[in-house]
Amino acid sequence: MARKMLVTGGAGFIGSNFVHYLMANTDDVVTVLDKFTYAGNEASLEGLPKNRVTVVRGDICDAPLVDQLVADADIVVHYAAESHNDNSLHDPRPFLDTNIIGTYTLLEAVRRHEKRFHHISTDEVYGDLELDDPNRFTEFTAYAPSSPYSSTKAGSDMLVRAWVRSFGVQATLSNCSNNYGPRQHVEKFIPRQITNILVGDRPRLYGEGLNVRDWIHADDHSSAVLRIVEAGRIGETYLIGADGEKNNKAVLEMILTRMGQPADAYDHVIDRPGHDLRYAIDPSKLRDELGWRPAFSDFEAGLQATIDWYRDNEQWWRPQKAATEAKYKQQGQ
Ligand code: NAD
Ligand code: TDX
Repeated sequence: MARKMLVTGGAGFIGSNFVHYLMANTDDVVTVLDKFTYAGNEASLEGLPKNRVTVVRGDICDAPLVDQLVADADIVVHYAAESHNDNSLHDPRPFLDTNIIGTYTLLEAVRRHEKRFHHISTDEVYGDLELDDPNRFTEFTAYAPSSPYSSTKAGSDMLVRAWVRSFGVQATLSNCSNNYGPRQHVEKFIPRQITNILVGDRPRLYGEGLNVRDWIHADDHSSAVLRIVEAGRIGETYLIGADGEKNNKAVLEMILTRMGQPADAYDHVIDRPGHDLRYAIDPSKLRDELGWRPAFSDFEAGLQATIDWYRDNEQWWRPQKAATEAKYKQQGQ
């Protein structure tokens, strides 16, 4: 029997890649629950089999709707969130509503209906590392979130853990590093720079660009989540990463070079307040316990495929580009 998956935030970047991944690699049927905020995009779900994917436009804070959809599912995979740090610094409230109250609303429904739940979270809950720190984040690292975004994700993780312990909810959690790949909103670092170059504008680097992010392809995130959903131990947290540490300046220079521009053809702009210096994931638990391995070991090849995707899919990103840049301009970024 095909499993019935409820995927929240399935019209966003990582959620839509997960739905595509499920279609290609399982017999599952999927219901997407998505509010279609500025970050949700119907075009991200185009071409998927209509007999296997149903899209519901709605809010994860809407308890009666969530109750009905959870009752009908076997497994809930929870991606929906306000996800952009810069937005959280200018208007934190939606982050509290969706990331905290939305997660609480889902937890109460899976508790009532005794459904399996997987919570998608981020490495940002652990704060940041010094550039020369030999340690990476593990499942034992203390929580120390820096931004309104990461603090609400940390809060949502704590809610899930409490619902497991106090109410016996059958949940697992994963905290992943920075994703790249197709269908990522143009507000985020890699798509912003690629599309700036495509429209003839200069890329924008925050500060000196020495901040390090640990890049993983969105498909590798999806394969890890599916592995945890199928074989993870209830109540456990798994860190997802693919040994992809690079500083922003190096990534930007790679993008420029690959797009035929001089490597220094970018502008430095004011830094993000409270900007985390370095994220780095130790994925040993996921590898050793669940045998997971990433498929994308060559970052430059994955980056080239991502550049090609944005070049070939201008109709997907063009409608959001001007408004996104207008917002950044107001912020001096
Ligand atoms: P995204 O902003 O691209 O997509 C979020 C989706 O959630 C959108 O489709 C949006 O419409 C939907 N949504 C927002 N509020 C909603 C609400 N109240 N009800 C229903 N739907 C709502 O985000 P993303 O980058 O795909 O991130 C997805 C998840 O992965 C988030 O939980 C994020 O914290 C986590 N994560 C992201 C990264 C990354 O690198 N982007 C890394 C680790 C973890
Ligand atoms: O124009 C830019 N210039 C720049 O230098 C932008 C948009 C970003 N940056 C820098 C800031 C970060 O150091 O690039 C890095 C990556 O920035 P984002 O794409 O905004 O990602 P980040 O803040 O690292 O958070 C991402 O990874 C963890 C996701 O957006 C989160 O949802 C996830 O939890």
